[in-house]
Amino acid sequence: MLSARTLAFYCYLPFLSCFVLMVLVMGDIAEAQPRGFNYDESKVPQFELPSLLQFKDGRKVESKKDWQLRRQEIFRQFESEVFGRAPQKKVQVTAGPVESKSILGGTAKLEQVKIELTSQGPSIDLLILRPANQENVPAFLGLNFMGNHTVYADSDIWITESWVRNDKKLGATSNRAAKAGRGKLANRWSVDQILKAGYALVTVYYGDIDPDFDDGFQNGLHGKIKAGKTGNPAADEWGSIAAWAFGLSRVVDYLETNESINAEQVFLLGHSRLGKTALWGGATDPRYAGVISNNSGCGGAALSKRRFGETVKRINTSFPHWFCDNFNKYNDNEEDLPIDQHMLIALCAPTPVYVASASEDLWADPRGEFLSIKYASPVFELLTGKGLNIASFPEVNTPSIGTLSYHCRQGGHDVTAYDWANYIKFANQFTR
Ligand code: GTR
Repeated sequence: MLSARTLAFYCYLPFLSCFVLMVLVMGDIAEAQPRGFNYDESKVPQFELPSLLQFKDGRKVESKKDWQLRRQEIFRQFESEVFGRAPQKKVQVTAGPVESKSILGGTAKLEQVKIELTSQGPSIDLLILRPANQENVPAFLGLNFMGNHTVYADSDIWITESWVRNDKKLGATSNRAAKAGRGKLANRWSVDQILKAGYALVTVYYGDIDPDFDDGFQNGLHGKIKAGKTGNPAADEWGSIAAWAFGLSRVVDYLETNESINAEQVFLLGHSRLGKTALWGGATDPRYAGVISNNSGCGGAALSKRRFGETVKRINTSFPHWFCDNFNKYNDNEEDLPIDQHMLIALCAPTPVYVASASEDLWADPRGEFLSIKYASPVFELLTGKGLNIASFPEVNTPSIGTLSYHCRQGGHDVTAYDWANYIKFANQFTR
């Protein structure tokens, strides 16, 4: 016979486990959405967005030609106040031989090539996964976070020798990548879907271009192309995001010489900090066929003046090397920003842009990301006659695909097969 106490314990057990589970899940969410920041729409401050279609002197933008001039004003402000100006030095990329093998029963090729970004390096490894027996295929180009070997499980993929973040799951210790990481982040790259749709995937480890830590700009591209007079970036000169975007442009330089890839149909995609990079890449280089910002948040697609989720002060404090030093002027002072992130999307015009959010990724401010692309739309309409097809924040999992595209996926901060399926539909509009 069970005692009354034991019986009571068994009765409460399901509730108890439910409670423990809730605490664990909440803990996880709390970690993804740090405390002490605003996640409440009713607490978003009143703000006025700087006008896209009005010059600094008050004149209105009325033609495509006017926009080219207005664009220069905005571009300079983003350079000097947010990302920093990249050195104007012309550099010539050089590439080694392409190493190639068949994969997926001969239907695809896995190719690798080393590229020197300048005559002094840094040297980056390019991984190309492409449909076999086809030349001139369109491609998705994306930087990856932990090394090419984590993107796809294949024992021949080179393991980066650059600095990587330590990560137990990937076997990365003492800031070195390890083979234990092979294919471990493949879930973010839907390679099968991409290849079946007739696209190549071209990827590079972002740390090969410039390491993602505050190293006083000594390593990577910053160490090779010294900024300004002192060699250290001045307050308006490039941070790491600008260096990653510069590296991506050099990858396009190389792709222009690679006959397997159609360099006029390269869709630049980035997640999170690399989504910020993709948008700045689209603003600094008109050659992309499309730009995709996945959960890019603060400093990416999200409007800074909303102060929802991550703020300018927080991002500058956690990642002092991402932006230029002038961006610190707007810590706790977003109202003084002469620009906001809708203008970053507008700088990409006429290149088509896709902004994607995730419903639980409040840190990145889904609504602020949507508003940015919505407010950028008039520039695309002026230049191409086409903009965003929706006026209000859509239901989750209801993509709106056009020249400007947006969706808010159910779930957290990530890149999923669902996101990729929509990115492929977006790209198909311009490649078929
Ligand atoms: C977070 C950062 C975000 C986002 C993200 C990422 O810690 O606050 O802005 O960029 O990192 O890149 O994973």
